[in-house]
Amino acid sequence: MKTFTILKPDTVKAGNAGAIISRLEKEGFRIRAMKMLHLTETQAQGFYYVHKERPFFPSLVKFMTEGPVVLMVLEADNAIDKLRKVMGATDPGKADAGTIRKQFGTNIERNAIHGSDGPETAAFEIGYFFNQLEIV
Ligand code: FUP
Repeated sequence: MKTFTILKPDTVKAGNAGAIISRLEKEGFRIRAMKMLHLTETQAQGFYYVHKERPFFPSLVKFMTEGPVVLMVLEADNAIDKLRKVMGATDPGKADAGTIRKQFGTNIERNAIHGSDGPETAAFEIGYFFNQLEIV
C-alpha cells in the first residue's frame, strides 16, 4: 500500500529533511518517488482545497509556499495508518514522545510533515504531484 508525504518548508529550512527521510526508512517505508519543489500559491491552494473555508487556510498556504518542500510516495504494509502514527498529532505540543512532529515540529502550522489521512486522499495527493512514470 502507498501513501504520500510532504516534508514541509520548516523541515527543509532547518536542515531536517535528511533526518526525517532516514527515520522513515528505519520505520520500514520504501521510497517509491521523491522530488523537491517550491510550491506556488495555486499549487498549495489546490493541494489543501478541502481546508479552503477554514480560518487558517491563508496562513497555511503562505507557510507552504515560503520555501521548498520534499514530496515522497512511500510504500509499506498499512502505509497510511503507519505514517500517521509515526508523524504524531497535528499539534506538535500534543504529539506523543518519539513522533516526528514532536521531535521536529514547532506549532500546529509549522508541524514538519504531512501524511495522507485515508486511501482516497492518498490517491488524490499522489496524483496531484506525480505521474505514473515517476513512481518506481
Ligand atoms: P493533519 O492531517 O494532521 O496534517 O491535519 P489537518 O488535515 O487537520 O490539517 C492540515 C494542516 O493544516 C496541518 F498540517 C496544519 C494546518 N492547520 C493549521 O495551521 N491550524 C489548525 O488549526 C489546523 C490545521
